[in-house]
Order: sequence, then C-alpha cells, then structure tokens
Amino acid sequence: MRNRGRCLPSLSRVAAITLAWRAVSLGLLGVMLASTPAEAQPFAYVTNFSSNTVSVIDTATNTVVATVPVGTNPEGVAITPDGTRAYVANNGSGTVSLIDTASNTVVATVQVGTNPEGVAITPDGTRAYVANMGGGTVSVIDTATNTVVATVPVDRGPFGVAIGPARNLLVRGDFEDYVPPDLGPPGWIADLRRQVAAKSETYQPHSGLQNGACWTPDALDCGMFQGVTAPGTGVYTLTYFANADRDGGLVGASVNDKVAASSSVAVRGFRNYGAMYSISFNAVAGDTIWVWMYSPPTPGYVVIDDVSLTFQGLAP
Ligand SMILES: [Ca+2]
Repeated sequence: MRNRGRCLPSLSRVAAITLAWRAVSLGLLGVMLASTPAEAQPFAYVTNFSSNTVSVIDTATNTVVATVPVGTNPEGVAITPDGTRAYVANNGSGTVSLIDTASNTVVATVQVGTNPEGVAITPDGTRAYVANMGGGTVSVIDTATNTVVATVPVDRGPFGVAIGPARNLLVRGDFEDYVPPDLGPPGWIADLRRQVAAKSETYQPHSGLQNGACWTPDALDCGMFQGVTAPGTGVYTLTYFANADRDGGLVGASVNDKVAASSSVAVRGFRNYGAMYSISFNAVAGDTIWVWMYSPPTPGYVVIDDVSLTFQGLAP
C-alpha cells in the first residue's frame, strides 16, 4: 500500500498501573483462570502471610489440594494467562516465587525490591509487574528469563498493581460513527487508486449497526485503509471480523509500505462472520503501520467490522 492517508499521532501503549488500594487481610487470593486438561475447574492460589506458604484450592470441590512453601510473608499473587505459573510476592524476603501450577512446586525465585506486595502479569504473559512497598519502586520481570529487566521508581509505598487491556490504536474500528456510505478521515479511508470506493453500510454489521464494505456488481476492485504511527517496538496484533461472497478478499497490515501480515477472507453466507481473525507482526517505534482491506475485481462484496490493532509489547 502506498501512503495516501494521513498518519495518526503516536498513541502511547496502555499499561495502567494502579497503586491505590491497601489490603488488610493476611492473604491475597488469585484465581487461576486457565484450567489444566485434567481438571474442569480452575484452582485458587491463596498466599498465607503468617505461614510462608501458598494454599492451592480446587474450586470444583473447594478443598485444599496442595500447600506450597514459598518465601517469607507472601502477599500478592498472579497467574500467567496460560495458567502455567503463579507469581508470588514474598514481602519479607524481597523476592518473587514462581510456582509451577502443574506440579505445585517452586521452580524459580526472583530477587525484586524491598517488601514486594502486589503482582500483575501483562495480557500477553511476557512481563510481571511487582509493586515494592518498601522501595517505592515497581520491578518488571521478563517471564521468559525470569530476570528483572526494569525497575520503575514510583511514589512512596506502592502496594497494588493492575494492568489494563491493550488499547485499540485504530480509529472507528467498529465503523459505528460514520454516516453511510462515507468513511473518514478520521479513521478508515477509501483507497482512491481502486476502481470502486469503499464505504460504510448497515447491511452486515458484526456488532452495532454498521460495518465497512467493498461491494460492486461489476468486475471492479476496491480497498480501504488507515494509518497509525507505531507507539513502540515489538509485536502488534490485528484482530477483525470479515466476510465475503467470493474469493480474493484480503485484510492485512503493512509497515513502512511493506506488507507485514495478511490473511484471506473466507467465503461464507450473508452476515456469517465466523471466528475472529488474528494476525501479528513486528514494528519499530515510529514506523508507519497501514491496516488495510482489499477486494478483488470480481462482482460481490467483502465486509469487515470490529477491527482492532494493539501493541503487545516486546517480542517474547
Ligand atoms: Ca460495527
């Protein structure tokens, strides 16, 4: 794709860290959302501050199935998105214990700051953020190497930590704000090099009332795109719903005018979007990312809705 639209301003990655709450209980509860293949229900991991252990509760029976020795005065606990590890902050030790959730044993211990309290893990599972109450810092752990890759000074007494979802870098990914048949700017722009203009329409929304479309009864091609300046260096994920009534539809992303990832749009029935598409690629901070849809010069439609481009962070 050639650059024809305007570049959107750089948008910063969302990693909201809240440091507000103060727990008074002796144990913090983490519920493992992913279940192991052998178990239908998840396990709950409970830090026992006074016992220097973690209790593992089978939520199917609400019984303790394991008691895992960890460091001194464990407080915060978080489970990786894939469910394989529990990260436990040991307040008294200045460490984080990693529990293998398959064996319920500690497989690594990471030195962090003074009096670690809360723990949170990024949605992609690549980083654990640990609030060090005594040190006034947050330790960032690379979960692939289990080493501290950054220490972030914050205000006094950090305690809780939470990470927000990755923000959609695209404007009007749901197509709801346009007045059909127009697109943007801002947001989606019809590719004027194509023979038919892309548009917004109300015929095949995946959600809401509107979607984006290329449609023609003639043998004419069509496309739309929008550009984003990459806010960071690392992995980007493009997710979307798309549908078509003929072969040849494509959705993809280009980085600095070179196609980085794309996927064909499956042919389905009218309004039948099927599963969400998800494709990932790498970009460097400051790169121009173009997200685009292409419809071939054959009669029919390619439609798209609920498009999201998120920065996932550093490559694992
Ligand atoms: Ca929509």
